[in-house]
Amino acid sequence: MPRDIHVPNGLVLALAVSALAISSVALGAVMLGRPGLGGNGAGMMGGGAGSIGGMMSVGGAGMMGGVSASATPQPGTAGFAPGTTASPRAIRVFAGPGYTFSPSTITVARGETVTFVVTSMGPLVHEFMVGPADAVAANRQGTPEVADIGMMQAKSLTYTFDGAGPYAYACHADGHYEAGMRGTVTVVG
Ligand SMILES: [Cu+2]
Repeated sequence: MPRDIHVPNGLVLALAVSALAISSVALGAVMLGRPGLGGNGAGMMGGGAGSIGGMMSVGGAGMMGGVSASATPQPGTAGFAPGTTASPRAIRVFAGPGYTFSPSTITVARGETVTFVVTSMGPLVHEFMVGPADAVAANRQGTPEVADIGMMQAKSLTYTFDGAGPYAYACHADGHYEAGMRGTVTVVG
């Protein structure tokens, strides 16, 4: 009887220890991987941005997933209701942390009007420009844009996608576009 108890206990302990070792290795890999994947920021800043980014993408995906799954069919799917000038479709975009937009790709229906609600998620001040991809890439004067989006501030920009594209969005605050702060809009229908 004592031996029966002792042996499983030892096994359980050994399993627990190895499970702990495995999970610390996995955690270590994730923590090491984050700053590398992020590409910008180094050391502690990179780690910080990584963990905020993780939370954010969960929140963002959750929200979008909830919206698309429960109520709102997406462009190109049955039952999709495109935004109109009278009633634009709202799309939330997170600027940052770091030099990223989330999401980095957006799908719209041809001809629809979208109101982008852009929130800056970090201490960097961002801009949001949307329009034809070549104009956005060139930061061309007259391309629709909202600027000076401070931390946790949200600004809106309404745009009608009346062509076949390609369309894009970008932040042209100093150095941000070069660091990769841009996204693409795919037009369907
Ligand atoms: Cu920016």
